[in-house]
Amino acid sequence: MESDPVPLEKTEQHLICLFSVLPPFSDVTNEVDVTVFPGDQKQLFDHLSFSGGKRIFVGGAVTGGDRMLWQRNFWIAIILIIEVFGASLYTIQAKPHRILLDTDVDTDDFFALLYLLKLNRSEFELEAVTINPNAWTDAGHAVNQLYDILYMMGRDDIAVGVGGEGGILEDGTILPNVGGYLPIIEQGMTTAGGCRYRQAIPVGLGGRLDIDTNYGIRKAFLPQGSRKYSPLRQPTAQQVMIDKISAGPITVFVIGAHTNVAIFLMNNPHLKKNIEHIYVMGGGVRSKNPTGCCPKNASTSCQQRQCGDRGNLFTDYNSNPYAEFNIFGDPFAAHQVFHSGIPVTLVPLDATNTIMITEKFFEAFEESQGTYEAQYCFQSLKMARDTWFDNQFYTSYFMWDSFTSGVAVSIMRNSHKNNGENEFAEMEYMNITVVTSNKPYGISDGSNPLFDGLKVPKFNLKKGGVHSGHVQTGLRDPFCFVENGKGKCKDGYTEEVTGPDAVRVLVATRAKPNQDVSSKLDREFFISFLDVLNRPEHAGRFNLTTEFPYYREVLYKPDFKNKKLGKPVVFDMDMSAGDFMALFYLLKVPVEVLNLKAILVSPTGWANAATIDIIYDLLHMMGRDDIPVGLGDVFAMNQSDKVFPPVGDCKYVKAIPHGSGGFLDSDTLYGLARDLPRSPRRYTAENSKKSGAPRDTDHPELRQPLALEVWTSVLKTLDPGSKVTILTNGPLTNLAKIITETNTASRIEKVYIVGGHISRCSHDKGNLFTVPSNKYAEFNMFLDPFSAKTVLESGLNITLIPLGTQRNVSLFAETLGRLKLTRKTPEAQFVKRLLFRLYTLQQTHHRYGHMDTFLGEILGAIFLTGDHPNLKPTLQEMPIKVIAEGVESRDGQILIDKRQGKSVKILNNVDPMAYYDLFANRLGDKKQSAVLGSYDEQRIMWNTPPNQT
Ligand SMILES: [Ca+2]
Ligand SMILES: [Ca+2]
Repeated sequence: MESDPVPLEKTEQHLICLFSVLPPFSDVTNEVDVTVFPGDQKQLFDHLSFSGGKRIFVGGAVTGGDRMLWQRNFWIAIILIIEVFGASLYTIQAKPHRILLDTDVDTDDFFALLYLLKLNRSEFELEAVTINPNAWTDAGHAVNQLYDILYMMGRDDIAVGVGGEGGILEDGTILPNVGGYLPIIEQGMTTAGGCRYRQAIPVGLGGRLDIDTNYGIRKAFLPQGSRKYSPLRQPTAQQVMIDKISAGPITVFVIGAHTNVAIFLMNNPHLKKNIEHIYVMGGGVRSKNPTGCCPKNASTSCQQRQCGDRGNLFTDYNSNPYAEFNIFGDPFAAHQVFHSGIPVTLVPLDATNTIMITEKFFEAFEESQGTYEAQYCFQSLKMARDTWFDNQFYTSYFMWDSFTSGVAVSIMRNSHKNNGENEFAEMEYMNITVVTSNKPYGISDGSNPLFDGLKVPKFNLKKGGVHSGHVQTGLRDPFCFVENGKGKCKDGYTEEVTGPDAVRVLVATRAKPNQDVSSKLDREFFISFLDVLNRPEHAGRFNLTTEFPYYREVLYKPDFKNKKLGKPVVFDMDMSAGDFMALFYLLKVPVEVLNLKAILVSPTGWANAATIDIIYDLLHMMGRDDIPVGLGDVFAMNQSDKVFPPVGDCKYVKAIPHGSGGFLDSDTLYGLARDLPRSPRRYTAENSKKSGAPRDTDHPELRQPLALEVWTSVLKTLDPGSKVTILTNGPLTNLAKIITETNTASRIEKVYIVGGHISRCSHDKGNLFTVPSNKYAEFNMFLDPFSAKTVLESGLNITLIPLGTQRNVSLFAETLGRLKLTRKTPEAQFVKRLLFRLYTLQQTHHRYGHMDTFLGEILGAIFLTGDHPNLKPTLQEMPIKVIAEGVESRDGQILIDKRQGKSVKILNNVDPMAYYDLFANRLGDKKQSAVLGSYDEQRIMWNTPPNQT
C-alpha cells in the first residue's frame, strides 16, 4: 500500500517513514493543509498540539550545508516534540479514512460514488469499489460504466471488483471468489440460478435496461478509458475486498444487497478486525412510506398503494410490505453483516423517506451543473423523472445512497462521536435484526434451500431458529398473502426486536432541515450535495464529446441507388457471441443477393437488453447505420407478471450463467465490445406519449423502437406481395409475437431457425449444461418453449438448423486457420480475435466449456444465403413438435411425431470444409467492408480536423 503510512511509534525510524510518504516537494498541492518552513518550528509545535486531524507538510527551500545542519536540528526538535507530546502525534499522522464502496451501480449509487470522489482526499480516500450484481444492474454493464466514470474523474487507480466463479458446497463450505450473482440462500456451484428476490426488480423499461445503460446517457456522455472488463482478468469482488481490507483499517459502505460483504465476512473472519465500521443504506425500521398515498381530497378512485408501509418494494408491496430493496436482495447476507460484531450504522427508509427529490431541489440542481459529474448526475435524474411511470416522481424518488454517503462521511469527520452526531441526519440507537424467514420457524415446506432436503442444514443453522421458517419464493408467493389485508411476509425487514436476536445499531431517523431557513432547499444535505458535486477540486476532466477536439457524430449509410437488391431478410438474434459473427457474415453477403432489412433483438436469451448497443456499434463499423434495430419483449412467453408486467419470473432464462461464459461475457462481447467504434445510435429511454409513455421526454424522436414496430415498418417498405425471409438465432419470442399479435404471417417467405435438438438416440444429448434434469433440449428452444411451440405449429415454411448439424461445423482450429489465410479486413480481424478469445477461454477454464455452441450459430446465416454448391447441404422433411408444458426437465425438447408433428425441413449436414472456407472468404472480401475499423480509429478521427481525414 504505497499511500498507506505505517502506524507511528516513538522512533525516528518511523518518523522518517511518515515523511517519506508525503508528496515530493515539487508536488505541493492543495492536498496539504499546513505548510511549515524552517524556522517556523514554533508554528509546527503549535500545530502538533492543536491541529487535530490535519496532515502537516514540512518543506521549503533550503540549500547546501545549511540544509544538513537544519535537518539535524529539525529532527532533534521533532524528536523532542514526540517525547513531550507523544499522544498528540496521532493527530499529525491522521491519514485519510480508507473507504471501500460496495454498490449495485444504480443511478443513485453513482451520485454517492461521485460525492465521495469529490471529497478532500487527505480526509477520505475511496480505494475500491465492488459491485453487487444481483440487483438493479447486470455485471458486464455495471463494471464498464464504473470504469468509465472513474476514467472521467481521473481515478483509474481505484480498484474495481466484480464477479467470481466460486460457489457454496452443499455442506456450506464457501469457496473463494463467490461472485455474488445469487443470494447466499440460492448460491450453489455455478453462477446460474433463480431470482426469488431479484424478480422484484423490473427487467426492461424503468428497471435493469434503463439502469444498465443509465437511460442511454452513459454511452452518450461518459468517455472511455483503457480499463474495461476482460474475461478471467477482471479482479473479482472478493479479491478486491481481501486485498483492500487486509491492507489496514478501512470503512465499508454497502449501498446494494449484502451478498459480497457477507461472503467476505463468512470466509475471512480474521480480517473482520480491519473493518472499522460498516455504513448501510437499506431497510426500514419505523418507516412509513409516503409513496402511493391518496391526497386528502382525492376522488374515490384513488387507490392507496404503499402509503404507510415500512418497505419500498413497489413491485411487490402486496405480499411483502416490510422489505426494502437492498436488504430484500439477500436477507440472509444482510443478517450476517448486521450480526458480524462490526459496528453498523444504518440509513434506512426512515431517514431517506424524509429527503425526497423535491421540485425545488430538482430546479436548483438544474441550475448548478458546473462540472461534468454534476451534469451526468442531473441528466440521469432528469431522465428518471421524465420517464417515471406515474405523476408521483417528486414523492417517490428519494436520496438514498447519496444521502447515506453524506451522513457517513459527516459522522466519520466527527471522529465517530458516540451518538453519530453529524450535519445531515438525526440518529438514534435501535435494537434490530434482519428477518430472513417467516414464522412459524422450523416448518419444512420446500421454500428454504438452507434446510430443505439436507441432512445437515447449511452453515450449521438450527431447525426452529430464525433462519428456518418459510422463505419468500417470489413475488406472488401464496404463503405471503392474507385475504383482504396486507401481505404477511417480512423477508428483508429490519425489524426492532429484543433479546438475543437483537443487535444494537445506530440508525438515521430523519434528514435534518436546512439551517438556512430562507433557502428554498429544505434539507441540509441538498446544499452539501450540490456544493460538493460542483467543486472544482477533483472535478471530471471531460466527457465523451469534449475529450476530443474534433468529436463529431456521423451516420454511415450506403448508397444502393443503382443496385438491384437481393432477397429481403430480417435477422432475429439474442446477442450471443455467435450471433454477432453471423451478423458480420450477413453484412458481407453482396446486397444484390441478400438485403438485410432489419434486426430484431430477443433479450430473452444469452444477453441482457442493454447489450443492444453492441449491435448499433457493429452496424456503425460496417457503415450500416441505415438498418433499423427493434427491441423485443424482455420476458419469454408467459413469464411476465400478470398483475405488474414489468416484472416476471426467470424460469427459463435462469439457465444462463451470470458470470464467466454467460451474461457477464455476452454483455461485453467477451471484453471486445468496446473495441468497436461508438455509434451515435444507441438504446435510449427517450419516449413519447404517442407510443404509450406517460409523457414526452426532450427528444422523443430518439426513442428505441420495439421489435414489432420495426417489423411492421419493414413490411411497409416492401413491394406489395413480396415476402421476407427470417433468420432466428435465439429464442423465438419475437417471431411468436409476430405470428400471434400481427396479421402478417402471410408476408413471411421462409423461416430459418438456428436451434432445436433432434435426438437420434439416448446418448445424443442437447446442450443445457446448467439444467442437468433436461438432457435433450437445446437452449434456443428451452429459453422460450411456448414461443417455440407457437412458431413450429404456425404452418410457416420452416427450415431448422439443429444442434447436431451445428456441431459438425464447430471446430475452432479450422475456422481460425482459414481466417488467418484470408485478407485482413477489419471485420475478419475482429471475428478472428473474438474466435481466438472464445477458443483460448475454452482451453483455459472449465466455465468456458460450451464455447463451440456459439461457433455453430453461424451456420444459419451461411446456409440461408444459398447458392453455394460446395456446401452440399442435405435436407430432410420431418414431422416434429416441441414440448412446452412448464416442466423444466422436458420443456424445449423436440419430438418426432408422425401424427401430431408439423412438417419442417431439417438441415442434416453440410460439407464442413466448404463451410469454413465460405465463412473466411466472405469476411476477407474487400467489398462491403468496414468504414471505421475500431474505436481506436474513431479516436484518431476525432483528434484530426475534418478536412484532413
Ligand atoms: Ca444502490
Ligand atoms: Ca444466439
